[in-house]
Amino acid sequence: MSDRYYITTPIYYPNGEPHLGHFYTTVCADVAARFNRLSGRDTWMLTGTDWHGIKMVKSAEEKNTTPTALATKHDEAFKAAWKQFGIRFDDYISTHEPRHMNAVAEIVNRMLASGDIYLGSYEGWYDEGQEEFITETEAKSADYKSVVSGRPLVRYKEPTYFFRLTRYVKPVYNAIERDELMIRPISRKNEVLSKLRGWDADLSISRSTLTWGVPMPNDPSHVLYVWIDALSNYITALGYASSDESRFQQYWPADVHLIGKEILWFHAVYWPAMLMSLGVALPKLLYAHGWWTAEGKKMSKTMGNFIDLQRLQSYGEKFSIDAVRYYVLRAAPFGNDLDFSDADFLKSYAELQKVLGNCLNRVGKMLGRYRAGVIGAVSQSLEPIDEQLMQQIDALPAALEKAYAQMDLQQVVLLPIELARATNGYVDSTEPFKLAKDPAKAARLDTVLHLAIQAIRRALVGLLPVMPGKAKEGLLQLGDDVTGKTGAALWAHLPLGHKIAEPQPLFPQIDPPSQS
Ligand code: ME8
Repeated sequence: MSDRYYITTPIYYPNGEPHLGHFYTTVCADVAARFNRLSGRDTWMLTGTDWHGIKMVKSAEEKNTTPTALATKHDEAFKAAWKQFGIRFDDYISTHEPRHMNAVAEIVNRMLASGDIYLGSYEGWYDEGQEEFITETEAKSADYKSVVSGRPLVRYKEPTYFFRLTRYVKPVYNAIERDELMIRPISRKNEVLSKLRGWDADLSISRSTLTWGVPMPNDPSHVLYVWIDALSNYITALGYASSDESRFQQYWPADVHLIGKEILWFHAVYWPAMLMSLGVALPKLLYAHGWWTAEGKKMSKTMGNFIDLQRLQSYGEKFSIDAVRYYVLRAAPFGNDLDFSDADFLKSYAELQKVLGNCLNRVGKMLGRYRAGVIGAVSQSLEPIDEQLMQQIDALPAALEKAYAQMDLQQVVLLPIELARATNGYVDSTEPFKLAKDPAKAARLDTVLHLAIQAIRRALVGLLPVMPGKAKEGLLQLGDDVTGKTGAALWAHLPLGHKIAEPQPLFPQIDPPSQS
């Protein structure tokens, strides 16, 4: 892996309040960014909002307001939410900002100069909720309804500029097949390849019946198709096609575009084709994660089972924001669909209490009681059980590095938790409380407590990206202030003679939430 890291989230439509789905993608990106920052890499995380297109216009009409007022209001809600949930982004882009709109106009000019844009007319189906052109075959098989929202597709017939997508179908196909542009999970890669195999259409990229968007620089009676506008954010935010491209030089190509599975086609096909037209390098990894349902059912406003951020916030107030972050990453293997349920949330909180909190507390208390909180030496003659724990302690940094590189974001939670679980097992088997009663076993007790403390410390360090507050609090209980530490300094063991602080319950006992 290189010494720099650039990760993005989709830019969300600011036509409604942020919800669990938006939170999930953003927190996953935040966790990966935090890990890379803690590993000492020069890291950049980008998120933002997608202001243009027919969806925003229609939402504004429904709410009797303007797209600008609607977007401004929700943009604030997104920013406030990310702050509440401890998300640390480096830049936030809204596609209505001049820095974006000017660069997008320049991007279109460059695509025009490449001879990749021509005037024609489009007739066909459009999914206004997804801002997506739908082929006749797809429309028919979905009964002329959106496969995402279930709303009727709309028939469009209008003059439009086309992008010569067909010119790039083969090179895009090859890049994906050879993993030059990695698409994961692998099943999603195969889906894209199979749809691409039969692809023979250019892409309509302008609307003459819409005024809300970036005007086509060559013909202002059209506005640019919202997806061309939106996808560009990943480079315009870095200053591409502006007077200062230094950040673009520094961070592009992106290491990861993190997205939900429903917007993979745009990212896997239109985006690399645009980049090829511009002569810009392709992103390295496109990860399409699964979709959340709530208590087994699709989330919808009409069903009233929408997991909004107020709900998550109320869990946060009661159990801590970090417990919510932990739960969403823990919920399913990364890439799979996920289901939100109170019962699962409580189970994951209990795991934090019983495995992590309990381990920290009991090991800390024993060191306090038997050795006045001071770490003693490890004996020369180790038992197999010690060596086994040491191996697990040693393996964690590399295992996490690998899991993060593959965006295996459930593993990044499970690996440290499994180390804490193993530490609990180690304490159960070695029985320090018995060793403490026998003065002849003093050296053995030192070894056991030493290894148990180093193990729980490593588990906490491993969890820093996921639970920045709680993990830091736990480390402080070990007398270890990790502020500003990265890489080897962060992983380094506590030295002999180090004195830990007073152990406190990290995850207090809390009554389950009342059913609302
Ligand atoms: O698609 N489960 O914006 P959007 C998991 N503006 N993730 C979910 C989810 C769910 N139930 N619902 C939403 C757009 N998401 C475009 C993107 S990018 C250049 C333009 C998450 O507001 C997931 O990341 O509809 C999904 O891809 C994204 O929100 C869609 O957000």
